[in-house]
Amino acid sequence: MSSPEQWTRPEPGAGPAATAAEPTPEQVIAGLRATTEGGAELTQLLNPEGERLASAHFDPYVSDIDAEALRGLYRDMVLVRRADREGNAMQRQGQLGIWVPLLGQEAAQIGSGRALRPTDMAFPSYREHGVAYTRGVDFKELLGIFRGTDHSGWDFQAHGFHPYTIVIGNQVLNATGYAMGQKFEGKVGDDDGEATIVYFGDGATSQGDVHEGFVWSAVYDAPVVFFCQNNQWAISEPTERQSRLPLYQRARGYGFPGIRVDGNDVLACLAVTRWALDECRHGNGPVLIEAFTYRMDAHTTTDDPTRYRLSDELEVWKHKDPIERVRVHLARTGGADQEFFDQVQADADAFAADLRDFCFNMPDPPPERIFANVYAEPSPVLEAQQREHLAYLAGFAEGGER
Ligand SMILES: Cc1ncc(C[n+]2csc(CCOP(=O)(O)OP(=O)(O)O)c2C)c(N)n1
Repeated sequence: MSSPEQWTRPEPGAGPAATAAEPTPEQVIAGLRATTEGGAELTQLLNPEGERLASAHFDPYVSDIDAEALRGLYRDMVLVRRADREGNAMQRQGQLGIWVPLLGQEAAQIGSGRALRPTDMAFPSYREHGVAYTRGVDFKELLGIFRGTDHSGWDFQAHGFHPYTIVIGNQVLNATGYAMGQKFEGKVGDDDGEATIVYFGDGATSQGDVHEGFVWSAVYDAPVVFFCQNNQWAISEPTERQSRLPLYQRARGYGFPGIRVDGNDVLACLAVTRWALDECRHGNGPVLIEAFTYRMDAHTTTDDPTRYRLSDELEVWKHKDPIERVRVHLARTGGADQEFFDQVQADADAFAADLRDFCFNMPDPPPERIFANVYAEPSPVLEAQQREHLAYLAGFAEGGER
């Protein structure tokens, strides 16, 4: 029979004095916090100083990434960051109702997004503008969502990129179901197999939906990569309020592999995600990836992070900038010259200017667009709703009072 001592969790600091081998509760919590290091378990191929680190396991997954390919990843990140900054600015100027910044998470999103194949399916939350870009979704399509005039109306099958999901963790269930479908339809089992990836944050790991997704995908060996961007904060809640152990270790409890990657290292994110997708393609999924990163800006433009976190944390993370380390590496190894960097900056400015121009003149989408891409087959109920809605709107055109 169990005794109370066996199942009662001791108060932090209570119990026998800790020995050198046994960390104090404060040390355990400090280790979990680990916002500046990420721990020895961090998979890294390009460190913050721009040095390439060898990895017997992961190097083969990026053997094709020569200087030209790395320049491409650099360009992706610079463009996406520049567009993100423009999104913030346009919200401040009243053109968007809200913006959700990705600043600091470019490597996690570009690295993982570029690991996907066209036949794979990605399920985002609301911050994955970088992944959207890698899936060929026009950045302009994102603006309507944050202006409040449109929803994620792109053809998600054509892009392999599902609509944005604001309900925290919900997309994990959608992705799990989709991946189970890939399994049942025999689309996994060899190099050409399909896979699913789902994006969520550290805070989402506390949601029941994520737990359920983990359970179902584990027992069905569903080909899904759970890509958790641990940006250290769920609005004002730090990671240590979400978990008592590093998030990637949770996978073990469900019976599938978990790995922590440096989320600010685009090369490592690419390699680790390719590996995880490969596992899924061959029927060995699921896999949990914890991309250890940092949200360098506010949660959204409606948030003020100075209310709950100290600026020295941000200063530390600035030294781990995902773009800067690639720039340093390319410059040091002769992989790119100043002309290239200037050209990328000019391209990014032009990209942002185009977005800005579009946003200031953004047409409202056609009203029937909200009914598009809901079901695979025509739905009489939805069609009736569409007719009713269009007739309602037509009443305004006739000058009728509603
Ligand atoms: C079910 C649900 N509960 C609460 C919210 C409000 N909410 C929006 S974002 C957020 C924090 C999410 O943090 P995290 O999962 O770490 O993702 P991040 O925003 O840091 O990328 C919360 C609680 C929500 N959108 N949905």
